[in-house]
Amino acid sequence: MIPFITTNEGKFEEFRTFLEPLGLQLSMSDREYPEVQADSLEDVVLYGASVLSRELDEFVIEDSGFFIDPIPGFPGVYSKHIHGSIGLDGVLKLVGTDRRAHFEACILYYDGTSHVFKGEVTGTVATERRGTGGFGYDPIFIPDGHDRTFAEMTPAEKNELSHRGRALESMAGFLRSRDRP
Ligand code: ITT
Repeated sequence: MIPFITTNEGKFEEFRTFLEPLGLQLSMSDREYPEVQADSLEDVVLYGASVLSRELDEFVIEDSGFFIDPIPGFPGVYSKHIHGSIGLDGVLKLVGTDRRAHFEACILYYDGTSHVFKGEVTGTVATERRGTGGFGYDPIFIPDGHDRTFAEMTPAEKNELSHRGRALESMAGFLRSRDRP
């Protein structure tokens, strides 16, 4: 089984929900890896892979972030830190009349070469937290074309719309075409 190196159980649950019905299985390897301070999620996973590949032949990692569009780059690569410091209530106070936001995900699959798969979802910041599902910023994000937050959706519903679901779709397509050319 390919190890998915992550400390985030919410991410792993979404990977499992997406990949299992396709007959693809990953195991969660709960450990940290060096995360470089970079502007792009891709740079973060490429650096992580350059370190992990010294000891592992095959693995998956993912870096993701929440972006409030009128505040460029924020919280972005600092999403986890901001969530843990000012929290969702602090973030809600920073949002003005333009409430547009998006999530980005960047998955890296390493098999001797680094393969990168990206996904994005656009939406708006809710005026208050809603829902108990998911993790992180899910209670305050409403994807475009919907009126529920990600935290009010099941993991499968969220995967159909989310940044992670889109990146997973690309990765699954790659793995399947590689296994059955
Ligand atoms: P790793 O061990 O995999 O790095 P992490 O939680 O540290 O897990 P990141 O460094 O990729 O993950 O930080 C991503 C943060 O962005 C995450 O902790 C959330 O706060 C936020 N985030 C990313 N995807 C999200 C999603 O689908 N829903 C809600 N918040 C999300």
